[in-house]
Amino acid sequence: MSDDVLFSVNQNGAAAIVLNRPKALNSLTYDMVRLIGEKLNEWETDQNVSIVVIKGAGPKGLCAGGDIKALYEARSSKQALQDAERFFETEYEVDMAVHRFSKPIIACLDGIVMGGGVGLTYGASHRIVTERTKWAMPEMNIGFFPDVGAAYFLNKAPGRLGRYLGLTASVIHAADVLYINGADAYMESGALERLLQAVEQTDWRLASVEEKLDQLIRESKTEPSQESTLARDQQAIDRHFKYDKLEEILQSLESEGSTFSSNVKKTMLSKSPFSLKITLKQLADGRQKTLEECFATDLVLAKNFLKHNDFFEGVRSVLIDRDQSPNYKYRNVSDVTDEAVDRFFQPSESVRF
Ligand code: QUE
Repeated sequence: MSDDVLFSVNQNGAAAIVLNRPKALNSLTYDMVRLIGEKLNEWETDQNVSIVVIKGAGPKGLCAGGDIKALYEARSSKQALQDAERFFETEYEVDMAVHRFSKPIIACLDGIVMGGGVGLTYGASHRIVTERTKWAMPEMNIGFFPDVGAAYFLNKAPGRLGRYLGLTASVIHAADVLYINGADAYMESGALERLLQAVEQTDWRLASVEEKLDQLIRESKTEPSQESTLARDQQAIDRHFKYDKLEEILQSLESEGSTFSSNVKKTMLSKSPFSLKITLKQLADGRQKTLEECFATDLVLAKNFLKHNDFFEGVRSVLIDRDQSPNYKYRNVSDVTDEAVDRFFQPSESVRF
């Protein structure tokens, strides 16, 4: 259990955090986020640490998200519900600690980087994507919402691309991640390996850290071979996703009649209508919010989803029974009233939604 995340500090001042649950795509457990938080706190003032690397063990990538299968237990016992709430509280604290960390953090966005994996690394100072990067906020697939600060960082994407990514759970590649300000540099995965070796071998206690790191990255970085598809589609996406009402977005996609717009509409209608409406409000409101305010809203929403049938139904259909046929309580977009949406943004101790 304690091997699920590995920590090291070498004699040159380079520290590493390795997410080490490769059989579960390094998805984050409570113990992992708690330990990461403790280490970052310690390393912040540790003179022997000059730079931190975050990466994932195994061939598949950095991290698929939170350990959703453990959260699924929250439906059945009070203790499991409290554990799940504690997971989100701690996870969001750690995500914010990465944002605030005063020393450079190199985040290796190699392979799968989704949900909680995005949240853990978005605030890192040097985020590197490769030809293997598969990035998404996939929560719309499981009747949840894009959390881990997404209302803050999806609004850092140009135009309405963040809304599109959150509401469709689209998987994107390196050029698109750079385009939405989700990464700082591209390099081939082989070059990333060599960069990490150079980081290990550099004496960071002597070097001017920022300058030396920028030099190493400049020597390794190249351009993605594929162009950004989001840049290509942005005009259409901005036009459809500018509306703050879900019905208007769907109407706009409908009336356009292109293959792209009808595919996007079909994708959205396959999601939980309740999740879609909560997410649109979360992202619209998030434009005005600080990072801390976005995380505070995420915590209210996450706790309320832990009492909502359609979240467990989404998880069941995708990750437990894998039948891909969720039987949602709210079947249609029109079933979800504005009042129900507004109520969900209030902290609630006893309500079951
Ligand atoms: C949406 C998600 C997650 C997901 C699938 C979705 C998620 C997550 C996992 C996942 C994948 C493999 C594992 C595991 C979890 O899948 O957050 O334990 O072995 O962690 O459609 O949000």
